[in-house]
Amino acid sequence: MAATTAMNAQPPQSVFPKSHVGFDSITTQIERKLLKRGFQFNVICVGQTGLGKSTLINTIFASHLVDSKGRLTPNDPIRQTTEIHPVTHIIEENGVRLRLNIVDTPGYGDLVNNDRCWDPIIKYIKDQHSAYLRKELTAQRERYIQDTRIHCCLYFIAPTGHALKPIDIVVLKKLSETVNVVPVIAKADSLTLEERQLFKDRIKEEFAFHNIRMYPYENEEYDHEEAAMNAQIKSIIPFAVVGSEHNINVAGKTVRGRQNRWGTINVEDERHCEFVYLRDFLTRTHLQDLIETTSQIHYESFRAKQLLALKESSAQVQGHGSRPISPSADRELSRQSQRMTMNGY
Ligand SMILES: Nc1nc2c(ncn2[C@@H]2O[C@H](COP(=O)(O)OP(=O)(O)O)[C@@H](O)[C@H]2O)c(=O)[nH]1
Ligand SMILES: [Mg+2]
Repeated sequence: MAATTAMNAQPPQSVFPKSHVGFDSITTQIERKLLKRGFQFNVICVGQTGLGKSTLINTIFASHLVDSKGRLTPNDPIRQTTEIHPVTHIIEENGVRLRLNIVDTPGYGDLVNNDRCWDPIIKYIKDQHSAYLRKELTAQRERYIQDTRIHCCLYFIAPTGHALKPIDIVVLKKLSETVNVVPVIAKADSLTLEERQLFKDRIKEEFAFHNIRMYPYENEEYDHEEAAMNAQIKSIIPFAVVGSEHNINVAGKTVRGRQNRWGTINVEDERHCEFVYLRDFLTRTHLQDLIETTSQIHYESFRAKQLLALKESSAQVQGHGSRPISPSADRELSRQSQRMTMNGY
């Protein structure tokens, strides 16, 4: 019924130039569909124990998230994180629903032997890719696959003011092969502004020296505006952040803050720390690009490797007279192998 009414309600032909066939309404159609579905954005926090990961997650949710309904009283008291644990918050702004998932991880680096302490985190990230791939390959594909893939990994660096620790270099290298990594200097209130800048420069030098690729990546497809935005964000990264579990009142507004002997730090004040820049980066400027890069670079490379391995093992099994995995997986495999041949794999 509604469709008929809408069709009858078409404006008179003369409103449009003769050549107008109406496909420009596709942007509105896509927008309507996307709005109905909402958006999912997943962030993981990684770093050594005690650097304020759990506190920062709480601060993000409690802060004036894009001026919407931030949570001002924490529901869960901060406790020692013992498992990989997602916290979800649904933010709504002008009819757009964003499901923000922040995954807290137990710290590491405090054991005598830190050998492969990052394995559970890498496994968690890959498990999400794997779950997505499985859903993609099932014959009865879901129309919309719930996306739990990690779009951004906030990596917490201790505010030593000197250099990265050897463990940071190893873990950062591993993570950056799997996920978009964004480094943050934790507990930045312990550094002066000058120390902070020197530390940032030193960290960037080390990334270059060890050839660690941080997000955002160079991409020829970025237009002028996107490239300028990335250059700006690259000049700020690593974000120097401060987190807090305590509310303070600043000019009638309740915000998170830290009180020390010298005064009060308002985490939302740009003169005090870069928390607001980080929040804007995550929710305002780079949300879509982080999602796209995850899908086009990290997930795509995981998918190609998995499908290739699957193809090889299936060829071995078939050699012994077994049946293929499933018709749709099989079709996908042959498509993928064509693509890989074309790309010179
Ligand atoms: N000075 C300072 N202390 C912080 C900051 N963030 C958290 N802390 C404190 O550091 C301790 C460890 O924080 P927690 O969030 O549990 O660290 P996690 O182990 O990385 O999750 C707590 O006592 C926090 O109050 C910060 O930005 N500055
Ligand atoms: Mg914790």
